[in-house]
Amino acid sequence: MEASSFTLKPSSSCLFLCLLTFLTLLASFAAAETHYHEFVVEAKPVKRLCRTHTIITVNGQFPGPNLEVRNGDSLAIKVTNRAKYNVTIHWHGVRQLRNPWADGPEYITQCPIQPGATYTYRFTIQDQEGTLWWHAHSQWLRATVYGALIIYPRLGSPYPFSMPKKEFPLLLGEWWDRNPLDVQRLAQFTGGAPNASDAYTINGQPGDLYRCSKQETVRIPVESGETILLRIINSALNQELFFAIANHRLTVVSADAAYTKPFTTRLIMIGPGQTTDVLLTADQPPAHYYAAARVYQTAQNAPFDNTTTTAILEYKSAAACDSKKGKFSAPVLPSLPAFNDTATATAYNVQIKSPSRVQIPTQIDDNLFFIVGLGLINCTVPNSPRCQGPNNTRFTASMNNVSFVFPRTTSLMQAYYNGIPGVFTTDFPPVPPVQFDYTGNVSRGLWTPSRGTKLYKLKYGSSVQIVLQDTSIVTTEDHPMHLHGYHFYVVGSGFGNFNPRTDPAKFNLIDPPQRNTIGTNPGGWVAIRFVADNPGVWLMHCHLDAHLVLGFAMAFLVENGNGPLQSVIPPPADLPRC
Ligand SMILES: *[C@@H]1O[C@H](CO)[C@@H](O)[C@H](O)[C@H]1NC(C)=O
Ligand SMILES: *[C@@H]1O[C@H](CO)[C@@H](O)[C@H](O)[C@H]1NC(C)=O
Ligand SMILES: *[C@@H]1O[C@H](CO)[C@@H](O)[C@H](O)[C@H]1NC(C)=O
Ligand SMILES: *[C@@H]1O[C@H](CO)[C@@H](O)[C@H](O)[C@H]1NC(C)=O
Ligand SMILES: *[C@@H]1O[C@H](CO)[C@@H](O)[C@H](O)[C@H]1NC(C)=O
Ligand SMILES: *[C@@H]1O[C@H](CO)[C@@H](O)[C@H](O)[C@H]1NC(C)=O
Ligand SMILES: *[C@@H]1O[C@H](CO)[C@@H](O)[C@H](O)[C@H]1NC(C)=O
Ligand SMILES: *[C@@H]1O[C@H](CO)[C@@H](O)[C@H](O)[C@H]1NC(C)=O
Ligand SMILES: [Cu+2]
Repeated sequence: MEASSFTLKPSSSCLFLCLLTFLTLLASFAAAETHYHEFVVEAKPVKRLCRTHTIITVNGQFPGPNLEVRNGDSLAIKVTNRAKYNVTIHWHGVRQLRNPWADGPEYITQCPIQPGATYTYRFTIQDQEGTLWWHAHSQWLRATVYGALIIYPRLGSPYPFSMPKKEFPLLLGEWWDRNPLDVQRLAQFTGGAPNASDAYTINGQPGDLYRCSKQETVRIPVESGETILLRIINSALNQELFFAIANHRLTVVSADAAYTKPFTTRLIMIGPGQTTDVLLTADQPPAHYYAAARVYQTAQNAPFDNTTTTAILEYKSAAACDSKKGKFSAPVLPSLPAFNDTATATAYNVQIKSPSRVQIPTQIDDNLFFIVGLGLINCTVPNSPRCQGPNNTRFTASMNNVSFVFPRTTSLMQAYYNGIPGVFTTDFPPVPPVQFDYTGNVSRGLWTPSRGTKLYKLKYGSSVQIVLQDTSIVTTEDHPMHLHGYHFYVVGSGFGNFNPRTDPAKFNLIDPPQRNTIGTNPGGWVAIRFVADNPGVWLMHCHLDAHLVLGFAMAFLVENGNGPLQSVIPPPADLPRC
């Protein structure tokens, strides 16, 4: 029996009974499941770029397991750490309502799961559907510890587009020919820029254009004429990427697990942390076509990985024809923009909108303006091996001139919940402590931030606007900013300095996109809005891990509300201790 065939006969005597039956039926259609998974974090040898490397994996898989759930389902994921590093897992984009204990960022909502220890993440998906992902949130471990988290609509609940029968997750990644943690450690020692990666990957494979990689290149099989859904995730550590498939158009239908007004494009730009779902119709002559990703790099004078990763869109008839002829016809490469083509990246980004009018806060309670970017710390010892940044300096990064210091003795959430003093302060500045021409020629005296573990306190239910303003200190750059525990509306963006008198008039308060990660624009700004309806401590940070470890972060402390379902739930008994 389908919900639509059920007819209500409203007579006053049966109204209550009818309603009850209806609700029971509804509940059985939308039966929520609990998914139990075991994640064993362990070292595993894998062969890439002609050599065998030992990398940290989940269950020996790289990328890690794809999780598939429905909206309303619960998950219990028991993580056992058999690696030699501390680890935590973050469920990127999951709102974790009232449940920061399951969010994952190390020293923010939990202490790390130490070698030999276990922790079970328990959470429910509440009114979210689409593509999200999970990844380690500890040092640079997410270079290899990540996987897709796919949320289907509740049973019987429709998609706002015609959902194809076939779908493929495409996780874009970044590969180092060394242990990524050594790359991070070296950079932290020298204070200079970390070594660029050696390859990009699609589902863990670099693809045809790299040495010793052809055999394992990922294939996306299609029948002529059919439409498929690609769930594209940028799980690269430090690089925004352009992605395209030769001769094919992509129709964007969702981003960061929020549906979008569908639009057709030849390429997408995707920052670390972001996801983009696209429809692809196999409407070209049967053949092989490359799906390719290459860097969108906005920082100046920074070395970067200029290689191209590929997968192959393979028409089945072409594959059959090839195997008959015994030879493989070379795929066509898509043309991708130049590494610094900000005009193309921007033109793509502004097309992303919500499908229809959205409810957006218009009265703002907390009007925040955060300047974000890199900085330099002068060294006093000349030519020190520890000062390999430009002109005898060390790189740093900050938000509103505070370079974030992660606590080590407990997590912020545990300190807050248990009233442990001295771990953090709540004086994160709502506006920059000094006003200057943020994107102009900034005086050197302003380049070195202070350090601190400062939180910004928000009242439960408060309407928040944040303008994230990139600076030109060291370099302008597009920083993909991620907010934990929330999704937000992106109401505006621009280049140069945000103008509080003229720019708000241009905000899109009708159908702005909902995201969990958004770029600042290089030498520009982005404005976001959300309602602080999720109590707890929530990290906001640049999703380039090279920047995060420099202190490119801050955290919100969202207070409990007065209502019955407006307080943080008690911590689980197995929450790790430091
Ligand atoms: C970084 O790159 C330099 C120069 O190519 C190389 O000598 C060094 O071993 C690399 N180190 C790490 C940890 O990647
Ligand atoms: C990056 O590689 C492309 C070819 O893939 C080349 O045309 C371009 O000049 C390279 N850019 C830099 C900055 O190395
Ligand atoms: C991109 O970089 C090239 C050098 O590789 C430079 O000639 C060009 O002006 C740059 N374009 C933009 C838009 O910055
Ligand atoms: C380093 O010093 C050189 C020469 O004095 C100067 O041209 C350059 O701008 C400096 N770079 C930085 C990042 O301060
Ligand atoms: C930036 O300002 C410094 C001193 O304030 C000046 O020496 C330098 O020439 C200026 N650079 C540019 C590009 O205007
Ligand atoms: C760092 O050194 C530069 C000169 O290289 C100087 O202009 C600047 O004021 C110094 N900053 C601090 C915080 O000492
Ligand atoms: C940041 O704070 C430091 C230390 O107080 C100061 O030297 C620097 O000028 C400040 N910079 C900005 C951009 O406010
Ligand atoms: C692992 O976490 C514990 C608890 O916070 C800490 O004492 C230890 O130093 C960490 N180990 C490393 C290698 O960071
Ligand atoms: Cu950044």
